[in-house]
Amino acid sequence: MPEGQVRDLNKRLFGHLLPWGRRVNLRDRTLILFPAIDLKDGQCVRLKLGEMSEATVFNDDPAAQAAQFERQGFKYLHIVDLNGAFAGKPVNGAAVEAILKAIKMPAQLGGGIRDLATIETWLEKGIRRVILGTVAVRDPALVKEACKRFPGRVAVGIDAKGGKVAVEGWAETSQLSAIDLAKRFEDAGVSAIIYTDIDRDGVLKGLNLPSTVELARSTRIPVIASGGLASMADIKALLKPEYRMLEGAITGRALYDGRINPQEALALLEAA
Ligand code: AMZ
Repeated sequence: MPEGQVRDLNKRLFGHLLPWGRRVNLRDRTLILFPAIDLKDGQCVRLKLGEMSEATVFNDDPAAQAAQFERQGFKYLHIVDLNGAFAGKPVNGAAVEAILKAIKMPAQLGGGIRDLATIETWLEKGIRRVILGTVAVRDPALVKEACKRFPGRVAVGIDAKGGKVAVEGWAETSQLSAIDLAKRFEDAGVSAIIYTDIDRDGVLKGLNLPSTVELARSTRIPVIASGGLASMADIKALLKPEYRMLEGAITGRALYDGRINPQEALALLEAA
């Protein structure tokens, strides 16, 4: 049997026991709670179900908001350029750069990143990893090329509505299932999949952990849960053994609303 196949078989059979098994590593690691900054017209907003007309402005100074998250103890920031996701190119670049100047923690950025030049520009400007959504559906070869050029610095955003992947600011739904899309990138070097349940995003319905875990079980790529995180109960649920394979979760509205207390949430995850 060729060496690669033996390694693959070993991983499948003993992945939960051996040091290279992702599940072992992830279970041992502190889950990452990513505070979200979604940018619309230079302001820090939350949408409901991805609708631009349903925006609540939470801060008109995204850099100050990012610095506050860092002071609260968060370790990794999640940024979305919402106008960019609709336009297919960066729109809130100035706000993103202001955020980068205001924080030391790493940040991931998605929304309108659709070509290698834009990926390279953001990585050079200090974004730790880019999140590719629409282009992962339209041009998977570009995602694979980006992973080769920028190892560890490319994540894929899979946003699903009724199980099907949505693109272009969620204005369009494809025929592709989240799991089929994830499978395209197995072994491509994607550092994480951020899985958003659109029907829960911004409406505090609770994370869709069963679907997120189903996706996580279908791939070796670490998966981050997003959409609907509503309370400390969601954070506690992440710690249940059946969900511990996830890399972390994104929190938006619940954090801005004060339903999540940052210190309490981070302490709970660190103690686990
Ligand atoms: O809320 C929305 N309508 C929305 C949103 N939050 N539309 C896209 N996005 C995010 C995705 C992903 O992080 O969750 O934008 C990023 C994908 O952008 P693009 O341009 O690569 O499809």
